Amino acid sequence: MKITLCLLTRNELPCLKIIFPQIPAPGPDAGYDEIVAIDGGSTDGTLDYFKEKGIQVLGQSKRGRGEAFLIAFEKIQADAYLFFSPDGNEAISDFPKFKKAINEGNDLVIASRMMKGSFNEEDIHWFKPRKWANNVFNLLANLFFRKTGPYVTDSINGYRAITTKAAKILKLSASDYTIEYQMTMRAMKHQLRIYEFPTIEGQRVAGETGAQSIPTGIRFIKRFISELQGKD
Ligand SMILES: Nc1nc2c(ncn2[C@@H]2O[C@H](COP(=O)(O)OP(=O)(O)OP(=O)(O)O)[C@@H](O)[C@H]2O)c(=O)[nH]1
Ligand SMILES: [Mg+2]
Repeated sequence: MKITLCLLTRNELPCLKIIFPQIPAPGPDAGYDEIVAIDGGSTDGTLDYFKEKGIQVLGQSKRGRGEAFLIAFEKIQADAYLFFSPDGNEAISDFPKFKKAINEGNDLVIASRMMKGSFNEEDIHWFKPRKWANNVFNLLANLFFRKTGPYVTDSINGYRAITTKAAKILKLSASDYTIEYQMTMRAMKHQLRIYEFPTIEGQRVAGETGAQSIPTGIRFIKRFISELQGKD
């Protein structure tokens, strides 16, 4: 099983400088076999950084996080993809957990920020609008699309792995931040094996978010409706 670690970046240099050196070299214990970056048009030196480190980069002709997923599926030869955002949110120590779950026959593996034993970046505050909104999206996905398997607690989290076989079945199309939500809803529809484990979400270590809450939330509502209608 060849697992490719896909680094997703758009203007992430300050974070990348902190996070990249913490990534173990590929190998049997690292949890992945190959590393490729998919970049959405960085202009801040992210590309030079990858070049300096000898990391292969796939560019995007269209902006968008979903677009990066679609390019990975199209251009990278692997048996599974592990998507990783090097901004400090995602725990590198989880890599082997993804590998284990993929090797055990799961189609989609999600690091959950909502399960018992997990931590969400908003858990440091009492007011958690993003977490609450995400839980509404979780509930909708489970109510309308889940036919088998356990309740999916973090249907939108980006920190996830999917097999190539599953990605082919799902024929994903979202080019924006709703790609993961579309992936989870479709995996439910197709009754694929979804596995979650608890993760500790860290704080973004530098830079700024590219996903503004309100417009992104509206896109999620639209995505849910289009999945309900069975659109491409
Ligand atoms: N390849 C690619 N990556 C992108 C694109 N847009 C955003 N990203 C990356 O996707 C990851 C997640 O984006 P963020 O802006 O951190 O969104 P978020 O994690 O919801 O927000 P934070 O709480 O600020 O971390 C980051 O690593 C971004 O660099 C894009 O168009 N293409
Ligand atoms: Mg982030």
